[in-house]
Amino acid sequence: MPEIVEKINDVPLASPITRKSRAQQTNYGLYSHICGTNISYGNVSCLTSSVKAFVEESIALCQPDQVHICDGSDVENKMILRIMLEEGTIIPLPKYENCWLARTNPADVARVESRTFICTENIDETIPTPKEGVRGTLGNWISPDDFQQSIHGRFPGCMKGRTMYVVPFSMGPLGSPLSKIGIEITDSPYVVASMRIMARMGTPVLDQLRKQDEFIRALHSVGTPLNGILEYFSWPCDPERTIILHNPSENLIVSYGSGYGGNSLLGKKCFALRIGSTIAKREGWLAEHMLILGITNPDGEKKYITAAFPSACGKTNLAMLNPSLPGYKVECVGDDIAWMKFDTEGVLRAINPENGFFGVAPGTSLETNPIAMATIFKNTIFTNVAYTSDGGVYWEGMESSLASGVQITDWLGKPWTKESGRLAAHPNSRFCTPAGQCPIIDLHWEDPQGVPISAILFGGRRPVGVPLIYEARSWSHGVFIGAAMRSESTAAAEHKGKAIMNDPFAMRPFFGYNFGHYVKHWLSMANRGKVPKIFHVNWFRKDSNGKFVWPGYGDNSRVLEWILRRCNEEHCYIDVAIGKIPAKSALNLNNMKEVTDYEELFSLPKEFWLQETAEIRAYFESQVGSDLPQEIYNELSQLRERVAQI
Ligand code: OXD
Ligand code: MN
Repeated sequence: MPEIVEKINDVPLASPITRKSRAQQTNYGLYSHICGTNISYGNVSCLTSSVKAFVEESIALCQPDQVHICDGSDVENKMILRIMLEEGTIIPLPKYENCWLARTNPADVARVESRTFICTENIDETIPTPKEGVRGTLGNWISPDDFQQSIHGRFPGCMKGRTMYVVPFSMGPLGSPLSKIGIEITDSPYVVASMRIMARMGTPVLDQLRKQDEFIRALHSVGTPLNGILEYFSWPCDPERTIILHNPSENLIVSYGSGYGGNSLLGKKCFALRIGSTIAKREGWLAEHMLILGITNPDGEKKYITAAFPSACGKTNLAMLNPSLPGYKVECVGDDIAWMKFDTEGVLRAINPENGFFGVAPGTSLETNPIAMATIFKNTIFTNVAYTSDGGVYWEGMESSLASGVQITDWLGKPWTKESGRLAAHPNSRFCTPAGQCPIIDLHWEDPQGVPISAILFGGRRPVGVPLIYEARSWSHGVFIGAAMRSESTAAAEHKGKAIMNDPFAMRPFFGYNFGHYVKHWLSMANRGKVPKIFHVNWFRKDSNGKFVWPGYGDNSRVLEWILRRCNEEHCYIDVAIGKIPAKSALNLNNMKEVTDYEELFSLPKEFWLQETAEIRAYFESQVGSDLPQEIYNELSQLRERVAQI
């Protein structure tokens, strides 16, 4: 038996069939009941009356066999791991310390944007009205009646024979004025173990709730397939009927049918972004799909930057940058989500509401992100990566760290070699790892006040036409740049191919309310405090041979250096049609391994930009229409005029 399994063996456990009697066997339960249902673990007296009411309603609806109230302890975690091991949901990875591999049903591998809905009384609270005959792409609305019907068509009795876990969690450091609490109810042990990594979870959260009885309700079930046959017993799910519902006015999230990532770890996309953005609008702050990093220059001056890139476009890599510029240091606050609010001095401060990284594995390597590689090989749950005969993991990009003679099993459980002609790891395979383990985690990453933000970056994968970096001319121009963001699609959701898609603010799949109103809210931030400078970056420009013109990764520190200088108002730029770009001598290209051509990085092909502005206009007019503030249309017209002069 691998040592790793022995280590969790000290926790007694009943087999799945006799699991009902776990409480008696383990003495962890209090032998009490809630709604006539046995509590197998945890203490009902810890629940505030409103949490208890939510649990009771959920029991009545889902009819679980037993209830487990999570305390977040180590003992509990071992129990959950044992359950997953017994059910075949995870396998141990003895090469590392406390690491596990989950392999999902191949029909449940990514966020399902087409089944993700926001419920409001009126449709225009949720989505802008597209032009007649055009299909809206800025979110999906569901009426209150259909919301109820969707729940009642799926949830009654869906947890029969299963354990219902009650997961108290905090997004953001416990007790921070910027943090918010949620209660996720789920029937998935994988969700419990992952939420323990991704959020602050357990008894301390219940203690905090007694001081502030206010929380987001989040109900999740992997579902019961209608035909009753679980082809993949180890990963129950109901892909045919998957649905992810949000009701902002009730602070309620309901998710059914998927056990995967953003569909099931409800603190992340559902709470921190979709519901979060609606709360942020009400309360006057921003909930954004952004990494947060701190960068210190050789003089010891430190600034914090946030950056919004679409899913799987390198946020984790930038957040953990290993600068190639001597004397620079980057520290990581977060890699996916930022909650930002002005403090009483008018300084915009950000917290990372998460507690872990749920990063895309393929492409992560000692060459591309050595810091991530130094983070993820302990206390980590990997999902849908390949595994090796020496008890480790493997994915595309890890070729150079593969020991010879090692055999590989792909994410589907089949033997794999480089000649197999298929991917070893699913392109959206992930690591779920505690943020605190990151060797460059910022000293202030859990500061309840947040860190002060000096610059906001937007960016995406743009193979043609878009320069390495440009700075917005003003706040409203910057908001326009965010609204006009476009990027090649990636594997993080169900989209196929490499089409250039509009992904405004990298939030297209995550808006909790009408995008036009969201832009208005962004514009209004300028009246609330000192707004940071806004930049657009593109690491992915290619030359006519299809080769990247910028090496990226550690060399992105050269771009950050210029940003820092601009934050100090240095005159190191030139004005061009689309904004400010580094003056030729201002971007530090010294000692680069590859020769890099300034012209190739910064040329502005007139034809491209004429077409780009026309496409942005077509997008705004067909998708957002009159919901988009006039200020943004004005910015577009001014850009078009400047481009005409190129
Ligand atoms: C993510 C995503 O999982 O953006 O972070 O899809
Ligand atoms: Mn993301």
